Amino acid sequence: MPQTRRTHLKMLGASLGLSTLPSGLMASDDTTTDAPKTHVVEMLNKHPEDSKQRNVFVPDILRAKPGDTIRFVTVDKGHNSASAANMLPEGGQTWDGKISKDVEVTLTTEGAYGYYCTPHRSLGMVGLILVGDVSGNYDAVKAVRQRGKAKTVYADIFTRADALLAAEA
Ligand SMILES: [Cu+2]
Repeated sequence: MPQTRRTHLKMLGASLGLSTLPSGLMASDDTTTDAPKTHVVEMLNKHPEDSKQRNVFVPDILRAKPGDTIRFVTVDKGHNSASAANMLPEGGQTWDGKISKDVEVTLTTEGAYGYYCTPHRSLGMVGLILVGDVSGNYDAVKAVRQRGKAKTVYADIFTRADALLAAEA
């Protein structure tokens, strides 16, 4: 049987120890181990499933455990990932990637983390990471006032994040 790109990516992901694969292919959550994982977020000019969505992080919501690493990968140039100073848990980790460079951060502090692409923040290139128990700052992060298109993008992100958290409860 010919190997599909998807199969290849899955095998590649497994060999790299990645729990989240490129192109938004998500491996199922492995609940049998507490070993830290590396999650991949792609920085893209266009959403792979909706080309009308420009300048996106995929996935834009990530569920992680304390100690997991998030790796932001430059698929398309001209983007970066930087933590939003007013959307972090107390004592949370921060990052500030350079444009067109991959950046990774290990999040050991539980809570909700907002981040953005510096040149495209007001165009709505933003994302959310939920690490462990987010009850300490989730509502505060959700209530942060956003500017420009980030307002509508975060409204959508938090609608999906609410559903995700409700499903876990
Ligand atoms: Cu960008």
